[in-house]
Amino acid sequence: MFRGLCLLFAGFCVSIVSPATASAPIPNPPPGFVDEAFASWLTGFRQEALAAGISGPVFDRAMRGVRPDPKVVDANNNQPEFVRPVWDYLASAISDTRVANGQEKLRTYPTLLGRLEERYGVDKEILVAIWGLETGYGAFMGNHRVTQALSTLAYDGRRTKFGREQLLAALKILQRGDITPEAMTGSWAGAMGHTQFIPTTYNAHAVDFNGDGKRDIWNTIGDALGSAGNYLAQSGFQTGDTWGGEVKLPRNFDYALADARVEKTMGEWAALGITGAQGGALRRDDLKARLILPAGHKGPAFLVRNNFRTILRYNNSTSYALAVNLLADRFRGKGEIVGSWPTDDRPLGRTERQELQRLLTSKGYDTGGVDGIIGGNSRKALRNWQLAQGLPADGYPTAALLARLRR
Ligand SMILES: [Ca+2]
Repeated sequence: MFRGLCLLFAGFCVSIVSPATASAPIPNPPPGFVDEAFASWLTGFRQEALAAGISGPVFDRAMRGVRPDPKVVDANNNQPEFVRPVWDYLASAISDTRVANGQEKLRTYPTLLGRLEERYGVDKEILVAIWGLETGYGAFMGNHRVTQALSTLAYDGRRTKFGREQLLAALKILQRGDITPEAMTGSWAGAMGHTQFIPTTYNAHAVDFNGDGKRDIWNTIGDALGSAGNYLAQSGFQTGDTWGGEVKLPRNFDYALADARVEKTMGEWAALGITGAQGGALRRDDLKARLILPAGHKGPAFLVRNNFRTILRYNNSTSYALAVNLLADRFRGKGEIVGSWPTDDRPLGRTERQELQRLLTSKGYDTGGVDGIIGGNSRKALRNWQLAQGLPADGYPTAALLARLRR
């Protein structure tokens, strides 16, 4: 069919092979050309897969009919200018419906969840929270054929390395026979099953909890939640410990202490005047915690411990780790957080973050580049500028700070 298209566009076919234009980039070749280039790529990748131990028949069955998926291409190209504010994200992540549905799962599967908790040492509320956030308890697992989605990423775009690595891992799963190529479905980025494992995570951590010989995270809840529990256990989850919680900071607190590199024991934090969110004493022990201010000094503050960090291994996003833990706390009957979010301080868009970095750098506060990503260097630069201005040094970029930098 695509060759036919090429014939229809015969004039174009000729023009792109003519010497005058052969070296010019072709930003949007017609589908026929994509298909041929893809077929050629696939031939090369087959050699790579066979060299990595995938059998020819397994490869050929897995890749039968696979071609670049425009929906995956679109999703891969989509780099939104604005990020969702953390309070909006948390409001939908911890909606009343999700809380109620999770509580219902806890009531429906007490035996299974108890056995999972026993085996992996991870609280059942945490496992159910992950389940709820990843797929709405199995309601939205993604219906992309994983080999096609990953082939699309591996072939072209900004995630080719990720796509190749994950596609190879997916083929290994198929070769072992845990699932068929047709039933191996997932998100556009290859996250699979109830707990949305990407193939490399699956190969490293998935388990056959019900003992039927297959690690089936698509159809067996025990396998899916057991895999999540195993992953967290292997990431250093401390059985019986808490993730941390919301706290209250004293007046004139040194906000520079809210830094990923600053760790103190709960006793040390308490000595600085930090209390529980309601003003009660902190639980004092020798375990280290760090302080996070997800929306800067005007928003809620949290002390987070080791188990918070293990959730970041699952998905390296502070908002996500907060959502999992706060949702689990709601299952346990805890109320909503006490602090209020500074909803008038909208987060900066990517272009604004780049401008902020440029302005800070031009004023002598090195952000280590202008990439629009507020990482450790940018935060440090922003803090140092805030200190010099006599402002709370929370390193949290806002539109008001950007306006002040522009002056
Ligand atoms: Ca199984």
